[in-house]
Amino acid sequence: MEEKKTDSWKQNVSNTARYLLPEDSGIYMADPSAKVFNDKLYIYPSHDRESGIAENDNGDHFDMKDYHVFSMEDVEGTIEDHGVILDVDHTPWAGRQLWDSDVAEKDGKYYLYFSLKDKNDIFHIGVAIADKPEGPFVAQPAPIKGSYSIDPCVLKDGDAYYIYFGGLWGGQLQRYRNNKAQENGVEPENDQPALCAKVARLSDNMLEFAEEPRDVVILDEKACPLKAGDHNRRFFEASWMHKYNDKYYFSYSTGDTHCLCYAIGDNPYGPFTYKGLIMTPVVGWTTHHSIVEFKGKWYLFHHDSVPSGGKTWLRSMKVTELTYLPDGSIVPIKGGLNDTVS
Ligand code: FUB
Repeated sequence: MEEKKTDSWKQNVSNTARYLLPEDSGIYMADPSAKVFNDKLYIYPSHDRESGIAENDNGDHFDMKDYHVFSMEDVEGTIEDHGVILDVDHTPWAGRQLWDSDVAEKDGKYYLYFSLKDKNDIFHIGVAIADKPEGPFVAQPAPIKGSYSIDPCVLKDGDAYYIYFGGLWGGQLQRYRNNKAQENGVEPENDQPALCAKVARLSDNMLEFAEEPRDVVILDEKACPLKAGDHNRRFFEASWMHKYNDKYYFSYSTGDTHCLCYAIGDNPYGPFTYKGLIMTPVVGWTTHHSIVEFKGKWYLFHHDSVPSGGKTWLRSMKVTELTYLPDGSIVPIKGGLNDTVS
């Protein structure tokens, strides 16, 4: 039975992703969060630039200063750049590095959740508000109280909104335990449970956590939490949450092993059971994505560093259709660096 499933994955593996911007545009956008508002597809990426900062494990080279938003009437059609929607210089608490973001709509207002370091070089999650999906967004005077680390994504589930976040290494998640900063926070030993992404319900006004963030626990096939040493499967960064057939799909990057993976649960908090790969590694260190249904089809938005000649800090957005098998599993996609899917 298992053999058959593996075989069908191999037959169906897709590698038809296309770049959203011309490959010679010299414009670099990463971490694309795709959302549908008013029947139109909006993409909120990070805006990569050549900062001249040397590459290191903390990601100092990812020194982004603003966000743009893009929209599409049709995934096969043209893409419109609506220009700058938020600038680090107009964010009162800003230090440096605007990393991944996401947007949610409530009662006709649009809320941009973004990763940014404060003036003490500590990452937090900020919120900025707009009247339209294409902005401009106005930043709140301070980050979300009690927020830390990076890579927010927001799920609307009925009347409730849930924010997921977290990222290791330069994303600083290893510095925290039970939502408290540690003196010398490091990753757990390999045989200990892995650090988890976090989830919290948002307050009615969308500006605060309505509760203490909880762990997004990912279980293995024996219902045990994934271990910190399980680098091929454990959470690293780039949370995304979507619902398919009433199941909750938590997807994420494994960071230093460069895979996109997913785990399925029965509610927004989990636990989630590890299911497999969504995409094999791309060219460039990071892998980051979003998954969205638009006009009856499902799409995977992601990035790679091919157009910039492999510079990992200059990434280009891509899109490809995503396929689900009848059992709810996702057909894995070739990222381009190592196209073996097992
Ligand atoms: O774009 C900066 C960081 O790189 C993101 O926040 C991470 O997820 C990784 O893609």
